[in-house]
Amino acid sequence: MSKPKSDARIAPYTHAAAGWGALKYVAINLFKEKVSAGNYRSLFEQNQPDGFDCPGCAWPDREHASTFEFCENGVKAVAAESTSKRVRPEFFQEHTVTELMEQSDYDLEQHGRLTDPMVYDAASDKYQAISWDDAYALVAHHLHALDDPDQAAFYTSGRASNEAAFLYQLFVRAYGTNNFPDCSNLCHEATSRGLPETVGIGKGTVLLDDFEHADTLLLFGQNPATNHPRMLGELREASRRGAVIVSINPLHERGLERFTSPQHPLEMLTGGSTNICSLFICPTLGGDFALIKAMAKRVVELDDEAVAHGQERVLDCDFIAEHTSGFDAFAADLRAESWDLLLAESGVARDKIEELTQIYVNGKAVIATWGMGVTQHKNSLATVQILSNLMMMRGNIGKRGAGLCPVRGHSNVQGDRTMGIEEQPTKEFLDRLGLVFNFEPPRHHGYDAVGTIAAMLEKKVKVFVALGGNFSMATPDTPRTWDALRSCDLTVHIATKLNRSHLVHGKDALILPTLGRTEIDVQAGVAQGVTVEDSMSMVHISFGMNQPASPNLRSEIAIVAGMAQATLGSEKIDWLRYSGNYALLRDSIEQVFDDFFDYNLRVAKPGGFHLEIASRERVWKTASGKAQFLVNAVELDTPIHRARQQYGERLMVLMTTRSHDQYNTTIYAMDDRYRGVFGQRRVVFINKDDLAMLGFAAGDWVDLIGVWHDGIERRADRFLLVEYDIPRGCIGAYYPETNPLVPLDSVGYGSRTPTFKSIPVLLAPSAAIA
Ligand SMILES: Nc1nc2c(c(=O)[nH]1)N[C@H]1C(S)=C(S)[C@@H](COP(=O)(O)OP(=O)(O)OC[C@H]3O[C@@H](n4cnc5c(=O)[nH]c(N)nc54)[C@H](O)[C@@H]3O)O[C@H]1N2
Ligand SMILES: Nc1nc2c(c(=O)[nH]1)N[C@H]1C(S)=C(S)[C@@H](COP(=O)(O)OP(=O)(O)OC[C@H]3O[C@@H](n4cnc5c(=O)[nH]c(N)nc54)[C@H](O)[C@@H]3O)O[C@H]1N2
Ligand SMILES: [Mo]
Repeated sequence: MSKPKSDARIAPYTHAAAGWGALKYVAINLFKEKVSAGNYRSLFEQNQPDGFDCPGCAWPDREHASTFEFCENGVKAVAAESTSKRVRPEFFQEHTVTELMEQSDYDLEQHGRLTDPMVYDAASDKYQAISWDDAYALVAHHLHALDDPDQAAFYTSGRASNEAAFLYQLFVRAYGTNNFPDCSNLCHEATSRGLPETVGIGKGTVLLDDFEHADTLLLFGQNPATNHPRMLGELREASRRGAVIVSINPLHERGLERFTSPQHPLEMLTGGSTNICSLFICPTLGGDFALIKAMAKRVVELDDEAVAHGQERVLDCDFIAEHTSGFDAFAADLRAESWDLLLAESGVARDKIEELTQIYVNGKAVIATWGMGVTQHKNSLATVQILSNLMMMRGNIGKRGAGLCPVRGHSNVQGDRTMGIEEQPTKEFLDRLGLVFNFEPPRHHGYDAVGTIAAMLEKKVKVFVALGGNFSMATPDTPRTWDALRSCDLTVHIATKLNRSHLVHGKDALILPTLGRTEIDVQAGVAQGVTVEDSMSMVHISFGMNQPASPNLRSEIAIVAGMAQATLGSEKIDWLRYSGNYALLRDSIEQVFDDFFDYNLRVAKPGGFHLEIASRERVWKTASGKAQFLVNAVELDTPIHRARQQYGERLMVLMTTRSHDQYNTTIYAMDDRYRGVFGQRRVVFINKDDLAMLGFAAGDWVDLIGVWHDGIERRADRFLLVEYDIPRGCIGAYYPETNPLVPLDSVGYGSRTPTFKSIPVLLAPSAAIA
């Protein structure tokens, strides 16, 4: 193992977020990616009415934005796709797969864009060029060879457009399975499964307009300065209007303190900045459920006091009476709940909880946002539900300036689910799909992401197809996941860039290179657009503008159609007709989903259209027909609690998170500047008292050792200890280096999302570095 590069250093960040620092990093990035002059223009056309949707995050565009919305990480995402570097067939001739496995994930992606379809040749241990038709035929051959369509699984990462996702699910269901593992299973599943039970639909209720009218914003478990930088623009405006913004996060994220907006020249020139969060509440990892329950309990207490003093009620009694069900049981449970338990489990002091609750009840229009800090825990589904219940207590759903705002990750992850990328499809959807396309879709539910890996290990899944993403690195229990993938008969990756998943392959393996969203997609002589749905349910069209990275690239839609045609023929569904004209696909989508009426017409308008969200209109599609209060207890018998009983305070709970210079498994560079980490990624953030308690000092090297009940050794070696402002007993490190520590069966209740933010581990002095 090599020592970190000499430019590695730890230096706390003292500036405002974005500002000149962001511009500097953009310049470095463009230089590194060797973005050709012709492609520079595309950097300024993202999220413009006639441009393409940024392949970065799912934060919505400002409608009719007239100026370029500068976003450092959006530019990095576009630059990564617009790079002039190429991975051609000759590249694979020069390297065996075994050799490529020695390269870092960073190096793999840095080789540039894939140019031609490739097939694995076991004799030479190399990928070799293959024609598109032969590639499709190989897929068909393997799919036909299976005893049962359920022996194949079809992964989707959230960059796929609505059209690609729809065609993909149609192909897979016509083939005969609902095995749709997707990145959502690893991400916001607790939101998508939790909200329907409380408010009737698994999506957020706010629009950008609401940010202009909110007086209070509570940000739970989210790091927007890095992951949704354009959101800082909204927060800046809110703050300047006097809205109160609170971050609820074990880490005091520096990027949420102050923001220098690149959109505002004066702020840039004068070195000015806007304060964003006025309060930072730092719960223990996974403590949000107890914290929010404590807030809800406090609201009831405040309401009782108001009643006793004849003052205005704190609860929104009209909303509760007219729109909700289950409040009495909910309130009774809150009254009975022990403060001591809530304080211990949240890790937040009572006066802080009271201060936070006071801010909440002072708000006339409150938005609650949340990200992975909420959804990647054991109890995340209950946390999402109690958060929506807290908001319901004061009618903060379905009114201007207020609402639920889950902040999605991938730019079209929400749209992919809308289009039927769903391993648990509803009967209504399948009925409709079968009716429109005249076939009988499979009815039983399929495997999700974790279920797919487990099924591969049991030899129940033998063919794995991925529409984008990096399944081998984004998933838990890395060595076992790799065993699982290697046991497959065929692995297929539709991808833009080389990544680890292409190297951890089945007996047969294909890499199918595709156009990215920034590229011009011409079919039958006509430039095609694709549509996406952002985090706020706005659907809009996106046209690429760069020349394709290679003449031999195909669009995702064309590749899906090619696989479908080779596997199923065109008797029932004319796949190639769709790939020749995406408008026809949208016509068919409209036939399956009522709320996509006049699809082609409505996406032709600048800004697109908003999908109606019933809960936003205070229409509740729940079993009771009302917004539902749910009673959930603080979970005290979790793997973390059990491990702590066994190991006492030596047991650390690890969260895995993103650095500023990465996009999921794609590493752009080695810095995380807002957290003061430079030139390296193998670091562990730890509280100073835990350092002392464990007998370590900052700068020591440690190995992380997983604690789980199945006897399998899980470890990640050689991490630098960095003293950090993080609650005791909690540590933080980056993903995906730490994924080997996440047990496959450590998943959230009801969401089955891996508990990427609460992994029980022990620290040991590193054997790797003396
Ligand atoms: N540049 C860039 N943009 C991205 C991505 C990227 O990798 N890079 N990824 C995209 C994707 S797919 C997603 S899902 C989003 C992810 O965006 P985020 O949701 O911001 O994801 P993370 O960076 O994993 O973690 C978010 C925060 O959760 C906090 N946290 C951890 N555990 C807890 C907890 O128990 N409670 C609370 N309250 N907070 C906690 C962490 O300290 C961290 O600040 O971003 C999307 N956008
Ligand atoms: N430990 C830990 N693990 C995590 C998380 C965590 O916080 N901690 N977060 C989880 C989350 S929230 C998510 S969403 C997943 C992400 O999981 P994935 O979505 O599977 O992973 P990405 O890293 O986003 O995928 C990157 C690859 O996608 C391909 N790609 C890029 N653009 C395109 C395109 O336009 N089309 C196609 N076909 N391919 C393209 C490129 O080849 C690139 O290498 O990871 C999860 N894993
Ligand atoms: Mo995500």
